[in-house]
Amino acid sequence: MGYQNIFTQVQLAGPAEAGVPSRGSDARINATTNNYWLGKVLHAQIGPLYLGPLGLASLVCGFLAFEIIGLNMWASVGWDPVQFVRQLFWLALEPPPAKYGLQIPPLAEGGWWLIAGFFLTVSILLWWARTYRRARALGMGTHVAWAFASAIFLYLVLGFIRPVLMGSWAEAVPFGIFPHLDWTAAFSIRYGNLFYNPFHALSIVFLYGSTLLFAMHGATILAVGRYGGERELEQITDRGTATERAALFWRWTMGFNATMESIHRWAWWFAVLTTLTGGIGILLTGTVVDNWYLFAVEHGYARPYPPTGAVDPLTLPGVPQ
Ligand code: 07D
Ligand code: 07D
Repeated sequence: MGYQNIFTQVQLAGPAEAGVPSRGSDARINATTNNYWLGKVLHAQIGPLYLGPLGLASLVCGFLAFEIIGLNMWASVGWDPVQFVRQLFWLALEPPPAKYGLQIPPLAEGGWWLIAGFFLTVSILLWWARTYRRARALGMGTHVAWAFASAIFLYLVLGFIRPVLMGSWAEAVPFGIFPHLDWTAAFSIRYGNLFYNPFHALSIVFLYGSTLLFAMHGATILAVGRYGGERELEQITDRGTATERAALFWRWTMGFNATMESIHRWAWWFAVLTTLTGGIGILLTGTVVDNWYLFAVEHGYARPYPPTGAVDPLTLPGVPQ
């Protein structure tokens, strides 16, 4: 039997790797352990974990946001624990109603939403700083942090930047599993069908493209695993038979190929552009473009509906214009 590795995992067990010594103060929790079952899917070693001030502050803020959301949801079912569990996926912490604009509303009318959003945002930004600083401390590039920043951009557009531009917190997304889906569907309808938003389309291209690239790359590396292909970075500088075969496979099948290095650049850009183009699309909605379907009619990529003979009641005499 040849070496098959969709499920088989080569699991090495040895003395724990502590990693390089860090400069300055070291907030590492140096306890490590090996877990056989974790090793089946990831890497068997757990730890060391670095919990510096940024990480700790982020977790505290995240926990506060999570608690505020959870307690508000629980309060909304009269503190009934059974109903809380049964209805959890349908419960929400909603943003303030439109009448408050960008003012600070009473706690029960969106005030808690504002506070939870504040702590969630601080938590996410602190976690971002953590990814930046830990990468720097290891002498790495900060590519992970900048990719994360692109996701944070979309998150901030949805819950902060666009609502501020529109002059109302009511424009923002509610907290809740199904409520945030209802918001997404309602948003699309309210602004004339998001499918006609070219930036939504671009975002989908990059999202689908990301899965395609991920599948092609994962499959290619697994397929040359028997030649050490998963040691990708070494193969950039010292191209071995794994790289040669992988490259030839793609040239045979599609005529061209990425390199061991450039495929990661493709992956990074596709992922980053998903949320970057998406964020631009949301930013334009309601601020610059009110109705994407009418926008598409105007720009010649959707047809107007054929006349039905029905009269728009808003055009009848006596209706205030
Ligand atoms: C697999 C990594 C792990 C992360 C996970 C998410 C929470 C929320 C909150 C109990 C890929 C952890 C979830 C911390 C807990 C409470 C109150 C990442 C992986 C498992 N969504 N969305 C989900 C968020 C928006 C949309 C699931 C967050 C926009 C659609 C999960 C945000 C719009 C669908 C979730 C956010 C939108 C989902 C799975 C923030 C447009 C689904 C996510 C901060 C982009 C899917 C029931 C996942 C689903 C789903 C979280 C924003 C649309 C609850 C944190 C407003 C159409 N979203 N979402 O696997 O099953 O991501 O929903 O912006 O179909 Mg969403
Ligand atoms: C949300 C980035 C923020 C997340 C962060 C993570 C935590 C969790 C976890 C401790 C996801 C913070 C994490 C707090 C901690 C633990 C475990 C990224 C986020 C910072 N759409 N649509 C997109 C499709 C329709 C709508 C993007 C497809 C309909 C709206 C994507 C279809 C309507 C918005 C996409 C489809 C509609 C989007 C999201 C098909 C609904 C957005 C990209 C086939 C009826 C968002 C421009 C992403 C956007 C978005 C795909 C249909 C509405 C490409 C495939 C027409 C309102 N849609 N969509 O990566 O950017 O999100 O739009 O029908 O806001 Mg859409």
